[in-house]
Amino acid sequence: MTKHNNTTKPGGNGESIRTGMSEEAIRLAFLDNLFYVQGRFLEVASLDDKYKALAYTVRDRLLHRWVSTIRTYQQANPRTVCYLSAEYLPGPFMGLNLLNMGIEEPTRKALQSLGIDLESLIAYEQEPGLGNGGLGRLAACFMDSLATLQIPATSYGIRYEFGIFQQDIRNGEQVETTDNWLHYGNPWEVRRPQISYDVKIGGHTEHYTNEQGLHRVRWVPHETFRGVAIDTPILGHDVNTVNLMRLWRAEAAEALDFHAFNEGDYYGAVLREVRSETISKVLYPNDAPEIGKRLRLLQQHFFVTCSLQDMMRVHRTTGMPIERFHEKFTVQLNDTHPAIAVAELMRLLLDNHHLDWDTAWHVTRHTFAYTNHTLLPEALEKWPIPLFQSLLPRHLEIIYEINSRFLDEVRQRYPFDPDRAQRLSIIDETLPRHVRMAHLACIGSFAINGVAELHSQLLKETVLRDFYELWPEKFQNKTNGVTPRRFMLLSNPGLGSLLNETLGHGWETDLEQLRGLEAHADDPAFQERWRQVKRQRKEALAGEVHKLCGIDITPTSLYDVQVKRIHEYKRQHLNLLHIITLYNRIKRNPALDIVPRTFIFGGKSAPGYAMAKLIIRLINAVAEMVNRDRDVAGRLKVVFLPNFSVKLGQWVYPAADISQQISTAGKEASGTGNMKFSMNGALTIGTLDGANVEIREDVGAENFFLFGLDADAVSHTLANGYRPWDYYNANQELKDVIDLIASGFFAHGDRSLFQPLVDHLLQHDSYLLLADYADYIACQDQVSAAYRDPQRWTRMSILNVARIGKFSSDRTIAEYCRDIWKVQPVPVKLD
Ligand code: OX2
Repeated sequence: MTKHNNTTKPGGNGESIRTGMSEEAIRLAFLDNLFYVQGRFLEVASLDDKYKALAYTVRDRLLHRWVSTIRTYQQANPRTVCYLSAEYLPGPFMGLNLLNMGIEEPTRKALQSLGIDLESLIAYEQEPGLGNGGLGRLAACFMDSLATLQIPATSYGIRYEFGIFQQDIRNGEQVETTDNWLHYGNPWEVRRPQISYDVKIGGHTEHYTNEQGLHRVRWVPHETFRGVAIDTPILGHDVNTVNLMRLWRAEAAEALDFHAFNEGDYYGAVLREVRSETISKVLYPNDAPEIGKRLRLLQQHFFVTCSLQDMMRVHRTTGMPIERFHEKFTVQLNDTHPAIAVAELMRLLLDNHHLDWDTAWHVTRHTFAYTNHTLLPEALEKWPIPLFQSLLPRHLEIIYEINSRFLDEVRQRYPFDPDRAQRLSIIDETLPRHVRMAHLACIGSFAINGVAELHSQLLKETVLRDFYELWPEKFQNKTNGVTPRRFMLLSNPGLGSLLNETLGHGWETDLEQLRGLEAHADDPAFQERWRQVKRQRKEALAGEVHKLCGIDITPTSLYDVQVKRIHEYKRQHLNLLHIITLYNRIKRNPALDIVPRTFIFGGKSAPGYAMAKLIIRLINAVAEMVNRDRDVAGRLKVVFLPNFSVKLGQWVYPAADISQQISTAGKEASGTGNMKFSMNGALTIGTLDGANVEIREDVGAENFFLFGLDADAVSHTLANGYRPWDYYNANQELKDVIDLIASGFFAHGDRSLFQPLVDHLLQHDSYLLLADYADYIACQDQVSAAYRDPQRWTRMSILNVARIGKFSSDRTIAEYCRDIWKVQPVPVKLD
């Protein structure tokens, strides 16, 4: 893309139209970009043209800050954080960049003067869905906080051509279609064709002795691809720091394979390029990995090797010796997806830089830190040895060597405990043999952390217990957080204004300042304004729901919301059992005095997860029956929002009255939606799971609706021969609900459709829905009672926001900086 070079406003006050922040500069820049980048003028410009003209206008101002940031970092040569993550869910960029740069108002006015509505351009943006859920969104919150805290940081990942699938609901069922997010181009990214690296795969290794008599290894790959950098600037709030999200796109090593081409094999040459590109083609749409997928291992190796080679390139420019790599960079592994980095860094140091093993291992073990995000056994990544051998033969050799040295140490420490060595080994020897990526990550990292207190505790007691006994000093907790810029200021401007007016500015980057709200919790006038803010967001959501689903919902009803990936452990079906319970109560007594509720669901199921898909069907089936039932008379409404995303979340979180965080205790590592809801004044109904425990501690037990078994009780119940039948037989309401589902009532008489779900609940119920049912229903009854008392409810809502400060990702990132990364802020002045 070429842009003309007229950077000074003609006849103006000297403000550049590339960098000026005034309404006038922005207006001129917009028209300039519309004309010279899009080749359009106002009268014929499409929405896409206008959106892009504005995006380029904002991007110019980002690049200005970016250049200053790079200059600053070049001079200061600071220690730098590298975040390695296979997933990012940054959400749409326009609104946030305007907000972070502080030019929302002049931009709105500039566009208004041209007859353009800023909100329509913001709404037009399609977000990059380069992640599955919480893990990818956490990475995006961390980028926001790193830049805001002025920490030198780069986030590395994969630029999937197709992100998470688009979810349609047809006849109540999830239907997946591809997410062609790049179809209209992406104005936020900058391609860097000159920053690219070789990626080898397959083949074999050759061991030899060089002229100096030193042992050397050469990896002779079967194929070589290239990874090319595509950069997105990430601006902090109210600072000049622009960090980098650098995503890798796979290409053929040479655009066309000239050998094949010269042989006359034109199609073969083109095909090879097409095949290379498949590496970064599509995100695996699974919250827990499907084991043994070749392309997935390739993707992991692909982005890890490009990222490490990129760090080494930067490191060379500092003039520091490679033995000090770990002083320049600290690399965080976002779960085990990038854990191959431990072997890859060893390979680069041994085979390319010819360090001896001990020095290479010292550097490696001081470079990496590992975050674990799940206790679910099915989510712990393992790779079959033959697959690993065929794709990464050199890495497997290195892993064997790491493992053998490690196991020697273990045997020395525990000479009479051979089982322990087996349990700790990187190789799972039960046939077929596997590489355990979590073990590689633990052994190769200097720090290991969980994402909430309870989760970190359970890690030490269960899945990583042997590692904890070996190296207790490595283990830490870093409770997750979310960014208040996107999830409060941007998505809830009414709340933002009320907070500014009440507390002044500053809370956005120091969320503990929200404590100042406590003083207003009982003030009737303040309470009234608080309710108005909520009411306004509920009306706005009602408009979206109408647009997306054609369902009319009532803003005076209680909005009871559960948005997150669909998974049995998250128990969307427990929520359904409550809805059907209320439905039965109304059917038994249509005159029942009941608090009107709107139940809102959203979330995707992994395409191959049959039970989760069945839960989506049941939600929609219940919606169909309940919404049109005359006896219900609109007192209950059920909505399933299709294609939940960051963008949709921004409508949903601010509008919620109740946030459902009802996972089986011990299963949800942290949760982050729980924080977004609470920040927007929703009250939580939840179990003692993940970060719920800490949220409840902070907002106060009296401002949180707690129910259910705790993690200990869950393990005991399961260990002592849990019998869901007993609960079914002992509780008439529960029995009625299950019987109604089993009867085919929600399936037009088809008794077979939901049979697998009913059978699973009655026979196994591994997530203990029936054990928690009675307590959940009683707790929901308390929710209704509380909602009838607006003063009490509003007070609880205000106190939730007042005491949620800890859950800002700024706090989380400050802890990572202090306890793990040992990095300092490096403020940036604008050139
Ligand atoms: C998620 C966890 O399930 C969730 O509890 C947590 O809040 C989030 O990560 C961020 O830490 N994939 N997604 C997760 O874990 C894995 C693995």
